[in-house]
Amino acid sequence: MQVRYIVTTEFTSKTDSGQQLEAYRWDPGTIPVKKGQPVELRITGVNGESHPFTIEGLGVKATVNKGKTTVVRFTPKEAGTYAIVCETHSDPKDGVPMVGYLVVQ
Ligand SMILES: [Cu+2]
Repeated sequence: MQVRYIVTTEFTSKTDSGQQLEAYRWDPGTIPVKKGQPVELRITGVNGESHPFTIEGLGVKATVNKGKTTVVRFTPKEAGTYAIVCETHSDPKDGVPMVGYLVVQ
């Protein structure tokens, strides 16, 4: 089992003119794994109330909530780069999309 630990984080900052800047992130944002072997992602919610997400192309769908750890398991069959997309924080007009990458080698 390839266990990978991830947290939800948030960068915040203010511009000189007082504009608030915010970006949610998966940390680490790039997760390398080997194909054909089971993967377990343990994702803990630190910043943000709720992050419903999908891993596109792998059929993985779950939600990470603040203060809880969400565990998902799957076995990637094909090498490639798969986007981990938060559905709440991925509209580009709201700022930087909350996207990470699972790299299957
Ligand atoms: Cu999110």
